[in-house]
Amino acid sequence: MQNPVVLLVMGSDSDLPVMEEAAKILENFGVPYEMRISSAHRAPRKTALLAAEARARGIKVIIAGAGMAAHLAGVVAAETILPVIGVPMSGGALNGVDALYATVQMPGGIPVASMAIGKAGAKNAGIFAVQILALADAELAGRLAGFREAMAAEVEEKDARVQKTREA
Ligand code: RP5
Repeated sequence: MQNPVVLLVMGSDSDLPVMEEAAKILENFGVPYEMRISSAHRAPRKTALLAAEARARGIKVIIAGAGMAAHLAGVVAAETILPVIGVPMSGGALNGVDALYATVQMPGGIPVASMAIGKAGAKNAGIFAVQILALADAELAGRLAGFREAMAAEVEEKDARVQKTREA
């Protein structure tokens, strides 16, 4: 994508099915993003460089998803002053609780905005990135308001459907 403003980075291609949820949100809102694979442990220098150079390339928000001892979001946050959103992957022996703790338990000074484990977290990471960008983009803010209204309308439809079945 041309002139990406969100960097979506993940520890492995095995994280892709989850991180696609964030990508889908960014696409729906028309936010240009760049998707990269890099690992805090397997490719530490590449990861550090990617994070350190992001701001100068025009990136405004970074979403980092990783599993197991998920240090990716923290390592990325250490290398940049851009806001970093972390997504802990499910799976592994501890089913994502390991990744959640590794992502959320940052020492004071280097924050990571940790989302929930798995697909819901990835989806919310996308929305949260849009919310940050919308602070300086009225059109994007309008789209966010529309997104909320559509969700509420969906709940109304579901409620009406349930009421109908109960009446029958
Ligand atoms: C982490 O290790 C990745 O983010 C991934 O969630 C996990 C397993 O990676 P693979 O062995 O599937 O490449 O670094």
